[in-house]
Amino acid sequence: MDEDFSAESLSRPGALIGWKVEVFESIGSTNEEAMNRGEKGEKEGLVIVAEAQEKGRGRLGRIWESPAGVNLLMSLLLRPGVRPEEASMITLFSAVAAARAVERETDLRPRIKWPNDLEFSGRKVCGILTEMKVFADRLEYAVAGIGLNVNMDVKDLPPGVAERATSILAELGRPVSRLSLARSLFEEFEKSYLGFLKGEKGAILKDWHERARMRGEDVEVMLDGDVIEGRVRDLDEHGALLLDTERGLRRILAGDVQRARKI
Ligand code: BT5
Repeated sequence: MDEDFSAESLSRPGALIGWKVEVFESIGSTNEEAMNRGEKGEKEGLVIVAEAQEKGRGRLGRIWESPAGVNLLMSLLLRPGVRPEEASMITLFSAVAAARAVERETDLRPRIKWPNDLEFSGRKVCGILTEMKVFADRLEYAVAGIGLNVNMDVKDLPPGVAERATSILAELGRPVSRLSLARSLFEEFEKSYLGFLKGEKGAILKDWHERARMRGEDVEVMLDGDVIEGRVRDLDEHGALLLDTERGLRRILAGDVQRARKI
């Protein structure tokens, strides 16, 4: 799709999120760049966008893959000044904002998977990586990194990743405007972020649950090489997963969730 996907067309002068947008043809990682800007004291709301990443980051040293020029790869710099235990909420409301943007631009309804994915029928369409710097028990700054597969032919991902991935193009059967999707995402993100700053956690969790539909689901959580089986009870107020297991209730802060296979 031929369109003007530039810093000028993406930026939102006077707004909080996207008051300044920088677009890189290629970069190591947008998260890395946004973290560096945080360190240098840049105002929150800066968004770093890239057409390609050489070292796109996933969690736990994993790689985020993306062919150039077809997807959304972006990192948003935030200075919420909250305590570190609130950081998981940033991932949760970012997932809600990304889902809402997709819902606004298409008739698709992505599902949220705890803690940081959007998916369609078990195939990942979006991953989120929140990084932060803590100083004196507060977040000095945080970066929400969002990778959303938009107009990508899934075959352009490496084998091993492609099988479990999808894109808006693949789901919809036609390309969409990355520009208007990104602009919707900025607007939705700003709404969610302002709600977060006002302490509206209940609303965030409600929106999240509506799109995750995980309560009561039997799952397996991969955690440091261990597999924990259980039934999802809820999320707590810090975004941790509460699982009913054979050995009682477990609270899990981070991990990879798989739906348990029904026998
Ligand atoms: C994530 O990690 O899902 C977080 C991804 C965040 C990426 C964005 S892009 C912009 C910003 N700048 C960065 O450097 N990062 C952020 P995790 O849950 O650990 O999942 C990583 C796994 O997802 C990989 O190990 C692959 O299996 C899979 N994967 C990689 N690329 C994918 C893609 N394009 N679509 C679907 N799955 C992918």
